[in-house]
Amino acid sequence: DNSSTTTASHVFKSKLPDITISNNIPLHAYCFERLSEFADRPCIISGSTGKTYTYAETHLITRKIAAGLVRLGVKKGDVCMILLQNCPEFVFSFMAASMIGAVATTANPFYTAAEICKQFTLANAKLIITQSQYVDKLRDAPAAADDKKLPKMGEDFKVITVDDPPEDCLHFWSLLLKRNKKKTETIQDQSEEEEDDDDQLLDAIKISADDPVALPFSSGTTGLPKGVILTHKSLITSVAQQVDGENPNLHLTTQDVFLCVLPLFHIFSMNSVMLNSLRSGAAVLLMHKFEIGALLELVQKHRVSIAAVVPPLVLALAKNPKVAEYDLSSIRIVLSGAAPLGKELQDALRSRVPRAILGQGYGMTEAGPVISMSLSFAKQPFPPKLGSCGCVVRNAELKVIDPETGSSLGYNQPGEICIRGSQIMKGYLNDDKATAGTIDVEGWLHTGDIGYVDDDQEIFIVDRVKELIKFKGFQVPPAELESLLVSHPSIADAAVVPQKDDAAGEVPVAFVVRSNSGLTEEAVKEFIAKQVVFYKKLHKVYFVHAIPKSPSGKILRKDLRARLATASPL
Ligand code: 4UV
Repeated sequence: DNSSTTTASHVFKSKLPDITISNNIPLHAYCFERLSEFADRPCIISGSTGKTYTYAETHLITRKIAAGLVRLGVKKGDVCMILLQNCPEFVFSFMAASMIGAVATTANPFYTAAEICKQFTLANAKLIITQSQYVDKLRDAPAAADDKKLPKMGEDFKVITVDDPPEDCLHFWSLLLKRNKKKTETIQDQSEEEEDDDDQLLDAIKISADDPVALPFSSGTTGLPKGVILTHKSLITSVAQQVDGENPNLHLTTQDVFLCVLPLFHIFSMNSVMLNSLRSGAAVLLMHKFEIGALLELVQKHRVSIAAVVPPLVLALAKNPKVAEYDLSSIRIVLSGAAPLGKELQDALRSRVPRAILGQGYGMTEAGPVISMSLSFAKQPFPPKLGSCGCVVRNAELKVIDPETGSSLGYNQPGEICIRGSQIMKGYLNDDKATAGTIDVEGWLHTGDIGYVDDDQEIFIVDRVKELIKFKGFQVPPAELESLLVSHPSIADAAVVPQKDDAAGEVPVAFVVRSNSGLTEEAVKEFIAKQVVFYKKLHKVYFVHAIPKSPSGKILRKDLRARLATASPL
């Protein structure tokens, strides 16, 4: 009987046996390893245009784009920013970056100029692949942050658009042109390479499994957004943990159509939809934005078999009357992640898609990202359990520690979840201190999530002790909003914490110490709203005399969260 053991170092493993993972090759080689088996199967389907790319086409285009990037002067180790809504070019760009040993930093195209600029600068990106509608923001970007040394569009960095390029920008598809007869100063001295064909160009690039391939940004357990270094090895390991082996944890086949409506710039969709599908030969059905009518239409039309969702989308599917008008019987798996899924909601959706298995994945950008996933999605499935986030992925170790003492806990005892394995990040970009604060000397990554493992090895998340706020699964880093708030001349101090919300899960609210009594709640909200993407907007501002802090000066967020739970937070 395990239920009451508290061993000194209790380590939890998957119920599935470990497997051999070929994580010593580059990510694109791994994803396209079985290309010949499904070359003619659909790989990418654009929901809006209906255009389909087979695996062979996807691979070929990716190689050509990769070679085009090399000709443009992109070198191994260079960072390319992908600032796109879901579209085929996202997939081509991401995989092309992998092929040339470059690193893709993905960002939300709805970000403000300042937010884009910050990530671009921190990532030291050389190139942005985007849509023409966002280019004006990029022109604004250098002015948006008051740092004189910021890069200038067209001079210090190149902008590629997937549609008609505005001035100073290049067309994405022009990268396919073999030779760039008209040499401009943005194209570096490549004359000899121009003679070579794509194969020679690409084969010359030697990529090691420990090289970075993706650089998503996350604020982690504390502070501002940081670049999360994910190597070829980390992402391959994570994908393999999900879809490889004789009995994969997430069983995907070439007959599957995977709905990709969650944004690919977020790790959940990038990893568990795009990379998992490529590896397994499933088709990825891309939607550039969420709209319930269009989604239902596409599910029915393309016979979607798997959907990755976040809880607010589950809510829409469970409650929207339109759902009843469509045939959703093709759906066999609904994978929810990125935020807690309430049991009532899970039950409500079950009645709408009775033939589908409904379960959760639990991940964190820094963890590579998947920590656990429901084994009800396995080839030989285990029964699903309501409210569970599944079992820790195979080839990994999980422990639950007492947040106070650090000692590991046994079954059914809630504590901080820690994960170890080859899939976790290499570290934060240029931030050893933050890395050391997240991955300990034994290699355990501390998630800042509170959960427990039950007698069936199933993981239940019950709380979050880190600062992070999640609005519909999107990250809202309190430190970012706090630093904006205190930059206001009439604000002396501020703290931002999550407030529970039915529709969004959580929303950010602020406690503000004002130095000028004329400052109104509306003015504070407005001040923030114009500087941040929509989901970081403040939903409420409470004016207080002081922000509660520990002797060391840390904001006592638990106190503020507790105050919010009462009828009058003041
Ligand atoms: O860093 P991040 O934005 O990363 C994510 C990644 C999620 C997933 C989920 C399933 C997958 O298959 C996958 O590939 C990626 O959300 O935010 C990390 C934090 O989000 C909360 C938790 O606090 C993490 O530390 N979170 C993520 N998934 C869940 C969750 C969940 N299922 N239940 C509760 N909280």
